Amino acid sequence: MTVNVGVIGAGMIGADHVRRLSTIVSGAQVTAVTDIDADRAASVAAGVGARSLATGQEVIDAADVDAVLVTSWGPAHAESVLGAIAAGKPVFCEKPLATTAEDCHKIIDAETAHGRRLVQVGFMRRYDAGYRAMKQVIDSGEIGTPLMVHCAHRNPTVPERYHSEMATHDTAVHEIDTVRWLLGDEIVSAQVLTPRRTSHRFEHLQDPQIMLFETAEGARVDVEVFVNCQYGYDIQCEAVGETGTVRLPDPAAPVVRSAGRQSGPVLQDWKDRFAEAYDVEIQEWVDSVAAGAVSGPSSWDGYAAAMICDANVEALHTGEIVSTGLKDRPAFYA
Ligand code: NAD
Ligand code: NAI
Ligand code: ISE
Repeated sequence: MTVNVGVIGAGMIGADHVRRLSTIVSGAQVTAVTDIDADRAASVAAGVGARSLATGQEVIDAADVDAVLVTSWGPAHAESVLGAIAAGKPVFCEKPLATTAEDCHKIIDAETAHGRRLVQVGFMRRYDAGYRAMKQVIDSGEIGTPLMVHCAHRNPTVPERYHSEMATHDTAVHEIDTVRWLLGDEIVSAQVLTPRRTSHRFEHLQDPQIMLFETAEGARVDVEVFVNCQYGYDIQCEAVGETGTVRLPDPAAPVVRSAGRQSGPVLQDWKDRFAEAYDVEIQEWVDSVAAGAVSGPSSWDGYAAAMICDANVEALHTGEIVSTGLKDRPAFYA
């Protein structure tokens, strides 16, 4: 079966996923594309022989769309996801699932009322080979009970429109999801420390930030977010257990020895760093749609991430340790 995919949002990652669905992933084709910028939708659709439609609702309703991919900007996600659920169509939504916990909850209610899972959220690190290998080590018990996780998320620069809260909502949200998944544990509180600011930033931005999370089982997690580090896109993660540690491998690259120095490249862009993870993620989504059983990061994971992000932003503004207020995972999302 070929899964016909309709795409809502033809920006940077939307266009990249369209390319991926058309040239890398098997068992899928893009049949319809929309964007509030109609020219952009037309150009991306034409590149793969798809139709460009005027609105997200038209994409959702189209007879030649079996499943929907939402890659518009965050505030537009909830409307498209709710529309797809109302139409009974599987929907892959890039992070964030929605920009408020309240909207995430509406999605959970709609999906639960529908009676089976339709939604997958774009937390692609769960599909990265290095993180998957780390999880296998943790789950095997080889390093004992995990006690601490140290993370760093560094981007070379960010544009002026990136503000201090985005360090949580746009950036650390990946670590928030990854750590919950790696440890199989829930984050119960958040605190943010604000070091001296780098001079390589726009005036309004607090950069870097150090985020401290505590899990229900008592593990401690620190996340350094530094989005103007200048030197590259650098993702680090180390879990420390009672009897050992496990560290995320850096992407494989040749080591060069020359002129008395040993060196290697540092990637510059998230698209390159997680390219293979996106490929695996979208292939597994297409396969699950074809099999009629959507899996992967769920609406509950999107909701949990939103609640933890809200607590973290409050912690940034108040300097306090803030409880995330998360209740138990419903049986529907077990
Ligand atoms: P972008 O701004 O390049 O693209 C967004 C596109 O959506 C634009 O073309 C815009 O015109 C369109 N759009 C906005 N609202 C729309 C609507 N209501 N209907 C149709 N189209 C609409 O942004 P981007 O960098 O591609 O990011 C898109 C999403 O992907 C964001 O949610 C972002 O957080 C997420 N993202 C995730 C990762 C990741 O690593 N998983 C990386 C980058 C972006
Ligand atoms: P972008 O700004 O390049 O693209 C967004 C597109 O959505 C734009 O073309 C815009 O015109 C369109 N758009 C906005 N509102 C719309 C609407 N209501 N209907 C239709 N189209 C609409 O943004 P980018 O970087 O592609 O990010 C898109 C989403 O992907 C974001 O949610 C972002 O967080 C997520 N993302 C995820 C990444 C990941 O690693 N998983 C990486 C980059 C982005
Ligand atoms: C972007 O939206 C992403 O999701 C990237 O993965 C992340 O590294 C970057 O900081 C975000 O802006």
